[in-house]
Amino acid sequence: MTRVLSGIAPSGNFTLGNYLGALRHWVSFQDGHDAFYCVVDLHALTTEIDPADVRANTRDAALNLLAIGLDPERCTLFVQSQVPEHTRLTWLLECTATVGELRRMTQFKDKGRGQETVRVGLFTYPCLMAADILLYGAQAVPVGDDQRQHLELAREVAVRFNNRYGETFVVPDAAIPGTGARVMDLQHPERKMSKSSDSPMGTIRLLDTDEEITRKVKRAVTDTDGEMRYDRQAKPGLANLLDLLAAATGRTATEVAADYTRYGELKEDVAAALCQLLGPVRRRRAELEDDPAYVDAVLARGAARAHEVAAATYARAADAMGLLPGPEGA
Ligand code: AQP
Repeated sequence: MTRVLSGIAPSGNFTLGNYLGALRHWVSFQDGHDAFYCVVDLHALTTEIDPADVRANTRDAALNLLAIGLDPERCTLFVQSQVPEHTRLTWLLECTATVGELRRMTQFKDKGRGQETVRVGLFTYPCLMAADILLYGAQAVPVGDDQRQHLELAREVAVRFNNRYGETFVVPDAAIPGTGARVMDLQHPERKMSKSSDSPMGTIRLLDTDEEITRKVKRAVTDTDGEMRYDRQAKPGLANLLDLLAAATGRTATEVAADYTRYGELKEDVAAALCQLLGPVRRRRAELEDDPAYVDAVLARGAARAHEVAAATYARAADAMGLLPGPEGA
């Protein structure tokens, strides 16, 4: 069975971008695959965040993942920091990747830009992400388009490690969706929709009410020429709306564009499609609030299963690099 791994950082409330670019595909990958999904809390520490928020967001993230339809009987759901091999393997990969490679990562440049100080973790984060993936021997990694470059680095590091120290890691492939891979901010369509964004009207959250979704879509920035055509460069706001409707209805953006002449009608249908898509998630989430003990039990079971797989891979990698086994063999 193909092994699948992906993660999401508890750095804020999940967005429609997270859902369309990654999370809903996680749900599909549960069938016929051995799927591992984690709340990557260590990644949330790469920029300033209150410890109380890390704690609350991590629990909240797990609840959201159950609400979207992850089923602990069909996948392994866990919290990254509860499986110590993630940080242990990171060091081995930091001693495999190069500074030049990490410097080329655009997310580091974007998030570090204009900051007075930048944490070392923000720079080395792609090695932690490579460790997340390689520990589980994942062949497929369902992610949005913004993670393409990090995935490529994980592949390069795996190949280099295997060539230098002997065949140890499975070389992973990104599974990036055809539509919804890069959802843009509704107010600033030149930048992607983000959890940690400061653009409340441009960001649709996973748990937004129908009224909030509709208001945000109606106020979405478009353009003034009124011409209905799909052009990401020249008409980014309109293209984003067409992409959203395409992703929500399983069509292409060009097909969607052919059905409309007026922006107002398009917006109405985008809002309706998104309400239909996210409504069930919100309702399921409300049911889960009633049972916090269930979530804790799911995460404990997930961490134990993840640890079994991760410990074996870490032990192989450490041995390949010449480290002596510890008292427990790892
Ligand atoms: N706008 C987006 N469109 C499509 N996919 C997206 N993803 C994120 N934003 C979009 C995908 O969601 C998954 C989880 O993201 P992450 O937690 O790894 O962090 P990120 O990619 O940095 O996402 P955010 O929402 O922008 O978080 P912050 O604000 O913390 O930086 C990934 O598969 C990602 O591709």
